[in-house]
Amino acid sequence: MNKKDPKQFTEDFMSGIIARNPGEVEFHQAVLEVIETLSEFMIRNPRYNQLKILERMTEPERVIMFRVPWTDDSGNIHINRGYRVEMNSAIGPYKGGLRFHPSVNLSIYKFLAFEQVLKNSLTSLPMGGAKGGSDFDPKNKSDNEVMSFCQSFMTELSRHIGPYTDVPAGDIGVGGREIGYMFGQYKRLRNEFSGVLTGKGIGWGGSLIRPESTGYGTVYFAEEMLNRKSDSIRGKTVTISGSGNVAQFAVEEVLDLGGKPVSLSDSNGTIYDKDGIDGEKLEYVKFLKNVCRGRIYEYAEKYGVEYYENKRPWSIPCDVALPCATQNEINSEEADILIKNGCIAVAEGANMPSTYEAEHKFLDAKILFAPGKAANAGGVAVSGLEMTQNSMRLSWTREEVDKKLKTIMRDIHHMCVAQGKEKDGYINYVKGANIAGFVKVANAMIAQGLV
Ligand code: NDP
Ligand code: 2IT
Repeated sequence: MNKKDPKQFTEDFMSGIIARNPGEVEFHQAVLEVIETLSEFMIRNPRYNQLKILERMTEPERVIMFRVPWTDDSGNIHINRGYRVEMNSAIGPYKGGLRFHPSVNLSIYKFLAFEQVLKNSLTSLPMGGAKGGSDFDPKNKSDNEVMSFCQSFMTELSRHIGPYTDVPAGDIGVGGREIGYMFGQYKRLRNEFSGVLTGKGIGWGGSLIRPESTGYGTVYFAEEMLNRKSDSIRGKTVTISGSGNVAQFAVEEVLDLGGKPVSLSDSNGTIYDKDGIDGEKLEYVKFLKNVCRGRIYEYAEKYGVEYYENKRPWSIPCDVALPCATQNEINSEEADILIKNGCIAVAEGANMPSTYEAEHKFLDAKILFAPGKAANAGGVAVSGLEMTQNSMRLSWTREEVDKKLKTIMRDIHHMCVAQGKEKDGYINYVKGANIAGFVKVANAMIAQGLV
């Protein structure tokens, strides 16, 4: 390996990753982005390489895969597959969400767990990184079927987690309802009431602001980036994708800061509300999605706005774009359109929503671009605060938690600026987040010996 050439360093490292993890394209993508931005730093600091820190960080400490049998309301038996990728515990117990979606596979969980390690490090809270879930599809299932699945899933997962070992939370397809069913089953199996999951209900160990935290945090981060340029969200037209937890609270915070959110989406299509999604319409979205579990086209029918079937929001002109649905939901052509339409900032509420090519388009155009591991870290940060409150057997007020969330997002922004400043003054937030997240984990790994 030519240790002097960052490009060669990246190529050599990636050929090892690809050979060792064949076909895991999302995992390759997440690792490539990190290695590419770290390569110069690695060459300048050869000790990390001598101790094979990157090789260790890209190999999960443990992968658990298991059978999840359950019965539907008609008595039919179903078999799903459960996963937990415990990636890194150098700076704290494993921490990260559970995703229930039919599209998942090991590659997706490994990319999410890998990103989670660096994200959790950026929060400055003591949390390692993990991700898990199942190919179970909660759509069109009764509450009873979801409960039956969650109980079976937790029956196996409970052997591998614990408040000092691994603390899961929600992600796509896992919200308050699912966390409740899983918490109940864990408590029953272990006969203990502990902080084993975050995102719990407010009356039974949850933290105020946890549901809001990812969406709010993403907008706080976008506001920090704009403020640094003497600009702000106020008056800006904002496109948002998704219509779940992260998207809903991103809309709420954009409204709070005086911006105009104009789109939402789901896996069937996009609504474009030229007049803006106001507080009242947002309440309808929350009811539609969280209570009725309906589709976003119903918004278009109710308010008579445009609906683009099977389309994403990125052709809608905007100043700021907040992708809040899923991975690889902005491709290279869509990035071109956003830039051409005058978009000045992209903050990723979702994990890796921009493809590799799209991300490079944003960086090359030198627009403000916040990668998910920095922009959406508010969710896991408030999970960390929920763990603290559980340990102290106290609950902080909404204002206290929100203040801490704002401070954490501001600090992450500072770290990215400090590590990501390029010669021409442009802030490469991808590089900044990767270096800042990496150093703390790497130093902890070195201190703890070859484990
Ligand atoms: P939800 O399940 O609440 O909402 C997901 C939204 O994204 C839905 O509107 C869903 O539409 C849409 N979506 C999901 N998969 C796809 C797909 N393959 N194609 C198109 N649309 C899709 O999840 P969250 O809001 O919690 O998560 C959204 C993103 O934010 C994810 O990337 C997640 O990893 C990330 N994230 C979440 C955090 C949290 O605290 N919840 C923290 C940090 C990041 P449909 O209903 O049609 O499936
Ligand atoms: O991607 C994420 O950071 C999450 N889904 C939240 C994880 C958590 O433990 O709160």
